[in-house]
Amino acid sequence: SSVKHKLLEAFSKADGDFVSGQALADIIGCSRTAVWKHIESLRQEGFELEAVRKKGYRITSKPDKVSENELLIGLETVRLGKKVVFIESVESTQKEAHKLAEEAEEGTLVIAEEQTAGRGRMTREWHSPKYTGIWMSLILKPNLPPYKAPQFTLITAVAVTEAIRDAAGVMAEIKWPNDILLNGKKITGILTELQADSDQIRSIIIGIGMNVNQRQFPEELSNIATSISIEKGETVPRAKLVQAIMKNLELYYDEYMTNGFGLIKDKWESYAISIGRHIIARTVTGTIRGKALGITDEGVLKLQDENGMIHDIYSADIEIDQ
Ligand code: BTX
Repeated sequence: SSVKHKLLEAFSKADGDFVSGQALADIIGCSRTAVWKHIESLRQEGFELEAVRKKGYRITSKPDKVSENELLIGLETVRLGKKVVFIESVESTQKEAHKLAEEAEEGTLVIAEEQTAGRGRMTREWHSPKYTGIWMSLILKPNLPPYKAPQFTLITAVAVTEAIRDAAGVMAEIKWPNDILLNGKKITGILTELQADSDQIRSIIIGIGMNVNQRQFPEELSNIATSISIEKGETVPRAKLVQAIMKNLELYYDEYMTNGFGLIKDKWESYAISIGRHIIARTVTGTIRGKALGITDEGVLKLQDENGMIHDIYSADIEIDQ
């Protein structure tokens, strides 16, 4: 609103100093008691304000935002994330990106502060509360056949894992096929979807959901999910993480298009928790126990059962077999 705009401008001019209640009242043209109401609504939005009698108000900390300005200042990419579609509250950035994909230029990023109907694979829900996580969908347009698409989940997992390690300083690890864990609990889910003709990808839409600054989770997720701030004990600026993800993704996307999957596969295997270990894989057709040998160039998991037979796992939920 324009009142909010005027207030923020006044605080920004004061540069960390107090602005008196009367001065604020004059600037926005209301009574001193009404000023208090506007200050409260800034607090609701995540600003922290100190109020001192006879001195007035000052801003002590600004909310962590992922709007266009925050993302573009300091972004080090050439193509990815240069066009940002920011929506404060949306059903699903994935759904928005699907709508925009055909017209959008490659690298367009759809990002929201909150998703009201975020989703995972199949019809699973993705919990996406306001201001605390990264909920975004990136549109890519590689000149490739559709069967290559699953590799983008692996490229993304490598890029995101390194971004978390570098920008947040915590040891994220990959769990095949599309999760990133911290201390054994899920902090990120990746959802790769396609718009394609039979022989040619039109758009790949890479959805990334990352728990960054949540302090708690709903009951049903509390055993399996965590956030970077819960594990690290301090909050992390989300825009910085988004920028690091874009930078890494651009790097590995170019690497993949130029030199193929080799380097990315090596990195993926070195960050993965399950490779070399005994796991349980639950697929739609049944459950297989065995040792995870590695992934193929197509991102297929090789699983050796106790009879020595090697299974190709295309899609499953896996668990370490204790
Ligand atoms: P998935 O099917 O592998 O995982 C979904 C499962 O993860 C859920 O069934 C639930 O058990 C658990 N879960 C739900 N929310 C969370 C959460 N916040 N943290 C940890 N675990 C959770 C993973 O699907 C892919 C998720 C992609 C989400 C992004 S967000 C931006 C984009 N928009 C959108 O609607 N989806 C993607």
